[in-house]
Amino acid sequence: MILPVPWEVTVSYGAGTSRAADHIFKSSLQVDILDVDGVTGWKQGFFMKEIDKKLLFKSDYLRKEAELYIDYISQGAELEQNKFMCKSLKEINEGSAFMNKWVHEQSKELLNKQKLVGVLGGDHSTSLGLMKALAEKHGSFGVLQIDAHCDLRAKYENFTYSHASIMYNALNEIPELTKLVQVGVRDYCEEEWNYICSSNFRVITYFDKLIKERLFEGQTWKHIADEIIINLPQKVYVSFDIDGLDRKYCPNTGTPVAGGFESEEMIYLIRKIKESGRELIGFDLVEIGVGQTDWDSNVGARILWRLCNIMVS
Ligand SMILES: [Mn+2]
Repeated sequence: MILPVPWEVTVSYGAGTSRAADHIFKSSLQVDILDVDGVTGWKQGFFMKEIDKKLLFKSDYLRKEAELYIDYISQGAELEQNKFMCKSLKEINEGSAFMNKWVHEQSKELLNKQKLVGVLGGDHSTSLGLMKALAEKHGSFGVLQIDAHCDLRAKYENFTYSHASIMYNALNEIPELTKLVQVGVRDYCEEEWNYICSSNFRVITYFDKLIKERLFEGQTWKHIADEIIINLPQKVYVSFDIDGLDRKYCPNTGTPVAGGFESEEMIYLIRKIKESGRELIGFDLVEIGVGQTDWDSNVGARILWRLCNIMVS
């Protein structure tokens, strides 16, 4: 069951991802049913829940407030002196907490019906509730995060539940999350570097640069993928930020960074997790943009389809 979460309150750069699920749904009509990774997968039935309009409008409203707020603090102004901005910040943080609770409740309900659940963003902050619900159901698990960013910032721009803080919050609030393996990171700050170094290997990061260097020197992607997977425990959640891929696959994603992967390299990695005997317990697919053409959602729909088929294969 796909749970769309139309939310993008804290995005930093390009907006649009709150409306991605609708576009992906339309593009999905062009995806052929046959997938060699799961030839009969579709017979098990994949469904997308209806997009919650109230949540989308809440995101739209708070996004406007966040734009004014980000504009204000980016001029270096003092937050404490502006009561209006303090109130905006409080409303945004409360709204994000509401969204997390909503995703948690929706996810719990679906998991109780024995459904496999994937969150379709929205920005990267949308998946915390699903990870919490999975921790309650499965106990300890690991996360494979495909992403150009670490998302390990504490309270980025004073937003408790910023898209740039999703993994910081997940590690902080979900003790069952024993291992985070990041792949493709190529934009990060000192705070995040220090977090990784002092995590006692709870966080392992495969930087884009180092993966590419190993490939340039003749190592195979199979070799590196096998090594990545060894770090993961038995139960694995996949957090797929589309900006982990080369931008040609996601021209309108919110925070693009040069570099990244081919979509088939990431599908191969996820399939290998399954083939290793590990259990895929859920996923999110986030930060897909909306542009003049349907290219972003076309790619998104296909990746979503492949993820679903690997999950049930
Ligand atoms: Mn991300």
